[in-house]
Amino acid sequence: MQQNYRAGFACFVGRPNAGKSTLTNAIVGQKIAITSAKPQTTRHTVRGVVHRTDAQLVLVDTPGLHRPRTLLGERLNDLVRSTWSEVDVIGLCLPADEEIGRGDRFISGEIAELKATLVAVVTKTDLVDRATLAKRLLAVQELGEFADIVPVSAVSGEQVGTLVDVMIGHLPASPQLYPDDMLTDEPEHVLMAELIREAALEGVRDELPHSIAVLVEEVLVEDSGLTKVYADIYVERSSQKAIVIGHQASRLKDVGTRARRAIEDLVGGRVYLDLHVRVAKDWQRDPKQLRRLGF
Ligand SMILES: Nc1nc2c(ncn2[C@@H]2O[C@H](COP(=O)(O)OP(=O)(O)OP(=O)(O)O)[C@@H](O)[C@H]2O)c(=O)[nH]1
Ligand SMILES: [Mg+2]
Repeated sequence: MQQNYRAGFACFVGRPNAGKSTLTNAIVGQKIAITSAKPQTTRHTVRGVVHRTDAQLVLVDTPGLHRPRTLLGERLNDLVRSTWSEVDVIGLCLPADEEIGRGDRFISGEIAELKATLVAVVTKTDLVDRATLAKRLLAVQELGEFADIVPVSAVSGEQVGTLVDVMIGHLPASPQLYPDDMLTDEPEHVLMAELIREAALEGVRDELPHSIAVLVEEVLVEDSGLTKVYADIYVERSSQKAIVIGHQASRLKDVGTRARRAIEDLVGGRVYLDLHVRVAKDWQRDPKQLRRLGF
């Protein structure tokens, strides 16, 4: 083992939409988690690995902690809490463009009990002026005991490197945990399903984002190099199916084109994407359906 080598696990926590997945992607330097303007986008944990000559930082992206209204919501919160108990560093994400609220205070209180080192991360700093940022940093100091407070913008990249240095500083001395070339533990077919879900989320409103799930049924790579992906988009009601498909299938075509391009970036080659929309009635509340959809 190299002297002074550090390695360990960290995760970002915070309410839905705080910018956890965007920040995780910016730090890992590759899109391993999908993001959207809708709260509760992330539905499972994804590990992303940052490799340095002196350290390895494993970032675990988790869903946002929220008040659950469905069985899916309860499962997601359980997932977040079990991750908290396994990491060395927790970064509490607080968006700079919003006041600190009850949800943030609740999460802050919960993590205060844990053994992990706590770092406050003020996200989306590109959206506010200096005076607002200063005010937010003061409010964060009142919120709890943090080893560090780091303002950061995942979009402009400002302070992303500093945040990585800070988190690595709190990792234990340890040998390397993952192979050199590994960026994520996310299986490729899951990443594909997530990229399809991200495309399907764009432009849908109200409850519909929560009702969408995607399963990749089959991936075939032909000798020509063409990757064929067969996937199903699930919704909870037939009225939602009509919305997702759109007039003369215009929306579905659009989603298919965007998802195909994203999957082509992922595999680095041509992709044929076969998409179907199916109804899985009230799947968010049905244990059997949840299991089938991977929750
Ligand atoms: N301007 C700006 N927008 C950001 C930044 N980080 C995230 N966002 C936006 O904030 C929204 C939410 O980002 P996500 O990364 O999906 O948030 P999240 O915390 O992972 O959300 P959940 O998975 O739903 O808990 C998206 O529209 C992002 O584009 C940032 O640094 N600057
Ligand atoms: Mg997320």
